Amino acid sequence: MSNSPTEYRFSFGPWNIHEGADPFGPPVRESYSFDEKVDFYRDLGFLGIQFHDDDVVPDIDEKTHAQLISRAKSVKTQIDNHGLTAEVIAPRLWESSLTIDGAFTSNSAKERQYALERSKRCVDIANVLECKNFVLWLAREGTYIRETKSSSDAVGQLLDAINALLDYDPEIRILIEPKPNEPMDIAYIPTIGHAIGLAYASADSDRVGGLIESAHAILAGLEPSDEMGYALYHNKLWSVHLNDQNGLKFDQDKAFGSANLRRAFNQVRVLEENGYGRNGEYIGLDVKVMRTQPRDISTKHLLSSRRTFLNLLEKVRTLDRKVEQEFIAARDYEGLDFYILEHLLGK
Ligand code: XUL
Ligand code: MN
Repeated sequence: MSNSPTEYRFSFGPWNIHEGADPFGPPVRESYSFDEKVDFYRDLGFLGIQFHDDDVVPDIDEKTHAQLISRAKSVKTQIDNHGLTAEVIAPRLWESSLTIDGAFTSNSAKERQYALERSKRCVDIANVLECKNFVLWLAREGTYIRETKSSSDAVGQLLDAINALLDYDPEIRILIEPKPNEPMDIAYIPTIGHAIGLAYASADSDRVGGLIESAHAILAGLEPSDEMGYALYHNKLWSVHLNDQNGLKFDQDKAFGSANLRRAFNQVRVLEENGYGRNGEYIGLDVKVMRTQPRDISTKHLLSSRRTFLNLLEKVRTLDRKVEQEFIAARDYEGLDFYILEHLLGK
């Protein structure tokens, strides 16, 4: 590994600029079109786009294969013209009337088949975009009540789907994005440990890894930086969705560091210290702007999350490791605690 500092590249998804609807109220801001969103990226300091299949090809289920490829090609030209890269692409498997009971773990064989076909179409789009990173957020793979499905059969169904996708394309890499709940009461793959278990059980474990979202780890009652460390040890942290979360409630996707700056510091630290980014991994954000934000300034959460990452990176790089080691050697963890706080406060 070279000693020169990593120059991090950042990504976000078009859904991170949004209209402010929540389960209790309608949109409060007029939409920006896809083309307008693409225009924003570079000015905000971002080079990578996180896609869902239907961000690229709207109304994907109504499109023929030829229409799908043709639309994907025009998006590829558009992002090339902006000097942008498709970092990841994910099939949006949770909105169709055919995935109400789950996608790969639906109780209906016909619906499971739909989920696989839709995912293969997403791989076809990935190929046009020259994107090797296929994200699976397993949104509806879980239960509202335990009695409806077999948790053990579900693992086999998920593995069958993963293996079928690995077989469909010899180069695609699958990044599982775990989340413990929402929309389901309880999800089958709640943590990165579960995801990595699936990876090792798959037909080509080198091509199955993970994407860790800070808020999802927090919702599982876990420390995101330790979850990241676990995946990094296995060389399976291939993307992140940095954001923040204030306690155990709905998935908030707050700006990075806005609920707990020290927890954010430790995420930046574990990434930096383990060479994250040196194989082309992006610092992905998955952040939602507050519902109260006026439309013309509804991208500030992206700017500020990126700045917070860079500010914390400076804190990681300027931490005096010798002082830290002295505290550790003396087992003076109270002293170290206060030293870290003062460092973060710029004292
Ligand atoms: C949901 C979530 C998704 C994934 C991409 O909580 O984080 O937006 O990041 O499908
Ligand atoms: Mn996410």
